[in-house]
Amino acid sequence: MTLKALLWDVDGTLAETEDDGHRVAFNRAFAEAGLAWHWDTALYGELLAVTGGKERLLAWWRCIDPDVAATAEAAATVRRLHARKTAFYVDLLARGGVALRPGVAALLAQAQAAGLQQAIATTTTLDNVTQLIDVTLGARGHRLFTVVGAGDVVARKKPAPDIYTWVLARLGLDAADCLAIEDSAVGVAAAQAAGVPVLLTRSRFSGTAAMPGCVADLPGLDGVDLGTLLVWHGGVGGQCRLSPAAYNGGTPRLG
Ligand code: XBP
Ligand code: MG
Repeated sequence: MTLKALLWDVDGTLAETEDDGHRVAFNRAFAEAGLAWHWDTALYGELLAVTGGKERLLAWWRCIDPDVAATAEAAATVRRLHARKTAFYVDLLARGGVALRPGVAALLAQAQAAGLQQAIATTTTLDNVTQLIDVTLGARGHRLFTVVGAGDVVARKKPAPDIYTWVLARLGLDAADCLAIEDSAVGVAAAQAAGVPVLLTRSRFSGTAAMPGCVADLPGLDGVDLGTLLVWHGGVGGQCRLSPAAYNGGTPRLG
């Protein structure tokens, strides 16, 4: 297997968007609609098990009022609330509310310089991805990604493999020749179900539970270079498994 592409998750991986971004935007949409709902950080961490904003909203509603949540009117309300949430989120990003995580920009640039393809594989809405790239990387950021797989482009969101198989088909690459970069258990499960080796970069909501089978398990990408990724990816077949403790800022470089 040869590493030909990096497949990037967005929320939690490119940036810590959930607590300071998505959660805030959901709460603004609830307040604007006159709802007494408020998702604090602890609750939101639990709700993240449901991927996709509309799906998360409906799952929450089913918990607190299953009868009303089952109506057609509730489904329409979820769509309206989510559209407003997206507008609040995009506005929050425009105001500089979220930055790329340390090490991400450097790794994106190294992969581009090395001629690797790069793609996005996310459950979040396409408008959110576009805005995040705009405000953090600018126009050149969009040229980094050959394929952007986002939101409702697939019917089943992570942990289903669909977004990864969708992206792989458009890249025209074998899963084994790619490396997914993910921060969550559902994201790792999605990539692995599609046969893509995964690098785990833990984020604020990843928790500490083991996520077996990742090529490495890191607290972030700061100081991680492409040469190191190549070594880890190449080690997949040999059952290379590194833990955060084992990783000491390894120095292998591109030859
Ligand atoms: C994480 C998610 C998303 C966002 C909300 O996506 O679960 O659903 O929290 O996004 P990622 P929307 O795959 O990038 O980690 O409200 O736009 O659905
Ligand atoms: Mg994520």
